[in-house]
Amino acid sequence: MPLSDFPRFPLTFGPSPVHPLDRLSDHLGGARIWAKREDVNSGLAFGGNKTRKLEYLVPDAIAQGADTLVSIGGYQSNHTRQVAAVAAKLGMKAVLVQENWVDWPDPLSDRVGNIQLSRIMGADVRLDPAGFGIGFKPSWEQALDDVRAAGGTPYAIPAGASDHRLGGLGFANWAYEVEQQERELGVFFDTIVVCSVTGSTHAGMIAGFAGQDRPRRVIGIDASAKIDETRDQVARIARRTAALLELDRELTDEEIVVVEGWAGDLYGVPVESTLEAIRLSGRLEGMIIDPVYEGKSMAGLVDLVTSGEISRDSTVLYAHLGGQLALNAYSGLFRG
Ligand code: 5PA
Repeated sequence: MPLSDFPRFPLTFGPSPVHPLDRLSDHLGGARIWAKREDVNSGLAFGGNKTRKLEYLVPDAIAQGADTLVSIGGYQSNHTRQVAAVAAKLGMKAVLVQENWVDWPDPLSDRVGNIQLSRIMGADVRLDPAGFGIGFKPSWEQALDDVRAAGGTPYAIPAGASDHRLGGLGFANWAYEVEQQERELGVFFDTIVVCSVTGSTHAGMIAGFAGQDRPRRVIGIDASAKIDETRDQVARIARRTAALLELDRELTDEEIVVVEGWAGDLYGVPVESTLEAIRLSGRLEGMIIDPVYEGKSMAGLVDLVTSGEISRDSTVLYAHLGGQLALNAYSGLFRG
């Protein structure tokens, strides 16, 4: 059925802002670059890409009579922080499994930034020593069982709200929103650059844009350093979402573009290009991006534009998906 027929619980301020990054564009000397800002999309604990996805999961949680949202991520998960905020807003509880996803030596990583906010908002935060992985984890299943055993009704939200029937809808909606904003602004973004890890942000965009008349490139930049898993997950969720929206054709492999080269060797560990991209957007645009996700996708954008892979006559939309709070857990960076 069409997206407009799926129930949506508004959690955002409305369409997220779109604006040009003129100084960055001039500096790179290639394509014109704009940003669409999910980092300022909501008043719920700084918002971000998951807040949009959750707009489509919340009606399902309410319909099922859930009283507890159960989810999972790293210590500095932006996703679980957004789940905590949404639970607070709905008057529900949140149980959050927070795993040790990142091999980065900051003694405060389980105390500051995202995790601190989740605790402030009353979530039941459970630290778990398991490492990075976007699949279903036993600790998450255990948390769901615990809620049931205590007489509660859990609603299961997988990592990044991605591998869920409705996980792609939030960013399919983003694609329609872009089309509307293009009409208002009189521009056309022929290329979209987006960070990809659990996959439904990128996948939702692909499914949403596939239903539009004018084709464009949606380039996913892998930030998980596990490119095969990211590709599989994006392809699966894009196809599932396209089917859910009853797209009248199959998605082609060419529409599903996830590229590697900027994640470094490990999820959550910035490399030199990440730090350089963070400095560039900070110094040229006053736009803050993080070392786990957006710093890596921005590094990709910078290289793709400077190498001409994204051509000079392109108009590019960079999806800023949020995530700045994690900078608190990288206190050793940018000191000199
Ligand atoms: C995240 C994800 P997807 O997971 O939908 O591919 O989005 C990647 C992404 N940018 C990009 C930011 C700021 C993100 O937070 N974060 C996860 C989290 O637990 O926070 C799901 C991994």
